[in-house]
Amino acid sequence: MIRKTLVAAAALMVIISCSRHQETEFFTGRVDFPVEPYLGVKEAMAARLIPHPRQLEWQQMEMTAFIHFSINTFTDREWGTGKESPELFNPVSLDAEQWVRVLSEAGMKMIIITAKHHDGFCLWPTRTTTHSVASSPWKNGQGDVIRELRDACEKYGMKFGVYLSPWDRNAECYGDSPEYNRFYMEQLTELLTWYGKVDEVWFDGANGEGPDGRRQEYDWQAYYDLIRELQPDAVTAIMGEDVRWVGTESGYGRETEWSATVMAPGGTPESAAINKALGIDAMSADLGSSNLLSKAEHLFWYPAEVDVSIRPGWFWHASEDSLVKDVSKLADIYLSSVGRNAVLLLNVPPDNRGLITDHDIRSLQGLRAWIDNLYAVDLLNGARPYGQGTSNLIDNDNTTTWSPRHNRVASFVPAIAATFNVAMLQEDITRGQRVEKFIIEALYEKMWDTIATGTTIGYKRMIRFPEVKADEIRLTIISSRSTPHISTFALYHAD
Ligand code: FUL
Repeated sequence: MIRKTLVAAAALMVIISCSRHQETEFFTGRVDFPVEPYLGVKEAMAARLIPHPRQLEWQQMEMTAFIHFSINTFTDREWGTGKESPELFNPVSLDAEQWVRVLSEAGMKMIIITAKHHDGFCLWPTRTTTHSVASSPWKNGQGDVIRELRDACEKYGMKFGVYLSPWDRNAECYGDSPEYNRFYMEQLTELLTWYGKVDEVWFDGANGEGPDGRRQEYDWQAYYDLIRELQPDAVTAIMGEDVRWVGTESGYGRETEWSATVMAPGGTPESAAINKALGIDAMSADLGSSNLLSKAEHLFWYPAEVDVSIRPGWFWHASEDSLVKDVSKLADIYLSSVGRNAVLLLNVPPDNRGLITDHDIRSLQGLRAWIDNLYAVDLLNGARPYGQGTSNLIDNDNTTTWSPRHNRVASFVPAIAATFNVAMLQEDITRGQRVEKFIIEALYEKMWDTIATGTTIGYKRMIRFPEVKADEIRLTIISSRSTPHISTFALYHAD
């Protein structure tokens, strides 16, 4: 009884001090909860968990591209065996500038390339193995795909990332854990020191058996430490610590997507133990609700990345040229990834000439035109919230951010009378992710109608609905962890 009273008193003090420091104290990347706090204390702390600057910069890119290109491009396979001859690799018309131009024009802000896929073939002349471009006929063994792509990225102001598969079906030392970890870190070191700035390191989760059946234990912590030392601003993804796999490869993220999540990042045994105790993994439907918060001891800023291929496979196959996703599918994916608080990582695999095909280019151009058209006119056009509750609105920068404190209702009059079918909301995540539930209503011919409801917002939330015309629009934040900070509310018309 005494213990409970003490805990309650301590919790009350934390609540008081939390609210006092509410807008000034933030936790970057991770917050550890005090022992046995009330849920209210945890929620107040969760509201002030913010991204690391490198995670914020990553999130703001919104659209990034994947390039799967390797020996599989020449063998018509998705997973190579590791026994393929490097002689097969000969992309005679390879033009990395074409890749970057096409992807840049599509709106992509970064390109991540498979420097090594599971088959172990290296796209750069590594010193660690002969299983690389150096043993191929391409440019008489003098070529370096990573160098060509890096230079092209530099030229077009594109960020650059590498995928280095931990699973390696060619390396003889795979399965001899310390030996392979050294080998893998040498490969990482080459990629992170020979080519200038690297913005993302993508660690795949696949972990197959070694040649003699032994299982490889990856030294994740050593990999992370090496990256922090060599490329401190690079985000590490998937089995990495900064960017979380959304849990599908379909292009569709969760409608409720918490970047502030109880899921412990990365592949270390410590993280695995935390996630096991909570009964969650990357595919769980719920990774951040208050119900989970009540059980958790830590909360992490670990935002979602949606990886999906523009084709059925990750690698180019001639038979899939006719199966490239069309504009309406890509637009739907955009709304379901970027529009669901995630970064889109769209895979566009070059063919065996070393070029992105016209089929893919057509779809990418269509996507870009659709996006430009979507954002062309904001029907609210910076309209200030007014009416019910405005006395409680706090303008933070007097332009777009507003923070309804008590009465969380704000009304807007569309600047242009036109129909719309997409709403976009953004939270100022530099002050945390807070909104748990919202509703958007429209007044037309003196009748209020609910046009959209949603849960989380985060960096960006977009909702599509049947076309609406309105004299007035009302946004109500129904529940939120602490004062919400809405940085954008916009209405658009999508084709
Ligand atoms: C998966 C891999 O096994 C696929 O081949 C592909 O690289 C995809 C992005 O990740 O885990």
